[in-house]
Amino acid sequence: MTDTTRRRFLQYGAATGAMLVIPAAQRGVAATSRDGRPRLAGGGLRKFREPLPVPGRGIVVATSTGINRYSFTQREIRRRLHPDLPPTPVWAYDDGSGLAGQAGSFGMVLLAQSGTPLRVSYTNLLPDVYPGWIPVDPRLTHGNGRKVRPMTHLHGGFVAADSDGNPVTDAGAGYAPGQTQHVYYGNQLPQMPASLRWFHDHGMGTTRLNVFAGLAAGYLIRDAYDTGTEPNPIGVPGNGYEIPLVIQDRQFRPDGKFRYPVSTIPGAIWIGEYFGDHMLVNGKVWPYLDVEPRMYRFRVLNGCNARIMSLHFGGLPMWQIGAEGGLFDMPVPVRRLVLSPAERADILIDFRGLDGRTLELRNSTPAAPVSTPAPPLEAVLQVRVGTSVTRPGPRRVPGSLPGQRARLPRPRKTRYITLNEIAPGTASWHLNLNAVDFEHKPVTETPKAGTVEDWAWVNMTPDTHPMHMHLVTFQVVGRTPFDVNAYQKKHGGPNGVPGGISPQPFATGPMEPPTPDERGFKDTVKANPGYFTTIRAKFDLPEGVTGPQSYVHHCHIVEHEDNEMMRPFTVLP
Ligand SMILES: [Cu+2]
Repeated sequence: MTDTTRRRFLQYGAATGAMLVIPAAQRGVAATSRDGRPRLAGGGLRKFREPLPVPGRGIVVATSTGINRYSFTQREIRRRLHPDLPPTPVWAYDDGSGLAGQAGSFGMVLLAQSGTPLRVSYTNLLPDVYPGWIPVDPRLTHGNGRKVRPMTHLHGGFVAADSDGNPVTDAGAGYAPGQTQHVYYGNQLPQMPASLRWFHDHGMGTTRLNVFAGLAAGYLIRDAYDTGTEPNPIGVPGNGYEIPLVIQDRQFRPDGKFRYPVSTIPGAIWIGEYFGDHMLVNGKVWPYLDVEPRMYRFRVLNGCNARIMSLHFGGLPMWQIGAEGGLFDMPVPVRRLVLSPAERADILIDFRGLDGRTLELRNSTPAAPVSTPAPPLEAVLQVRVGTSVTRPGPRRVPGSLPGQRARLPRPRKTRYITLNEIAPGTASWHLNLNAVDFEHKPVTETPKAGTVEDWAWVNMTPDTHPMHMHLVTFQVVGRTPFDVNAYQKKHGGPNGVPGGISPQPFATGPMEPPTPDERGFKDTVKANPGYFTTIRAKFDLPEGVTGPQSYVHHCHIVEHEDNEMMRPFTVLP
């Protein structure tokens, strides 16, 4: 076995051993085979039994606790994720409105307005120590041991460091039971236009576990154009015709709890990637959605820990109108959405002429050069097209949009950040950036406030890594293939190739331009193996905030982020 196949075997070994066994009593009709044992055919729970939760019906729209003020508690709730499952313990952001039974795993959305600041608090009411169903690896928790110490990050937030919820701030070790994290989200323009952001836990060495347990919610920003109602100045569907699709894969235990496997490597608990064998959409297992034969807008977010998805409606045309940073300047046609964890796509789909048809949103293995060890998981969501239309809505895709094509001025500097994988298949298996671990000093990435820089993530591992930066949204400049072996041979050491060394002399072809769906500003980009992926960002700070301000950039495969594939950066005055 090569290193790679061995590593993949170990990952699969952990994941595919995890067949769901639903007790016969909970399986309803035809629950047992003729010999009386539970039937285990092909992957557990029945598909398309319950409607997709939407805001107001299954997804809580957060209730404010004062003018522009929200107060959440983080606590364990029980949520029924499928009719054949007992209620699942889920960690949730609870807005105090009494609807928290719906709130974990994206059962909550906060509606923000561009330009209107919010004060938000998060009070930790979780257990002090991790329960048995969440296998913490105390080697990775930087002194927190098995203690639960959450910290909420606004993903895509343009905020001061002390409101960012990142591990290099004073509160980086997280919040003890009863403690409250207070943050200020300015929602300032132009950095925070109408767009889908999200907030999720960012606990030190425990992000993968806290997000897996359910600590993730939507943060939907509106403005005078993108009102969410219909009609609107953009000419896109609104009201009940705009639908979030937040997709997460999960494994289940027979008692209804989420299952997270532990490593088969002696001395390790951490696994390289978590892959589920059931798909949750908006917090329900394999739901269905009734639509009318008219145009719809979907806000798609890959909320998986590690799975990169290639989503399609069996060839049905889609128009992408925006990404993580907001709307594009014009729609682009797409047939598939290739989304890595944390990436978002804002899309239009026209169901006219499909009256009475049943469609499926399906996931397939992404095409090269994207590379992922995920075992296949195809079914996502069933869409049932009705035969009558309540409101006709927009009849055509708009020709232009009030958003942006990402185009920044020439950079002041280019930084090379290396992506290394060390000792796979052993107890010391980890990933790193720049051949150093997360806490290594000094901080080498120190852009000056207000300046434009190019960053190139140089991927020497066999897999795609979704690289995410806090504070900024960025332009994808392009991806350049290079000779990984030659670069490593010349510059590599025991912990990989250090940062700051250009792989350009090892390029094996010209830079490939961004894909059409990378037209706008993004906060997460697929760094594919064998390529260096260049992005361009302007390192502004929010109004009234002066440097130094420290943030992090990291892989958004949260298993990787938790095991050293993360580094700080500091914006200097
Ligand atoms: Cu990664």
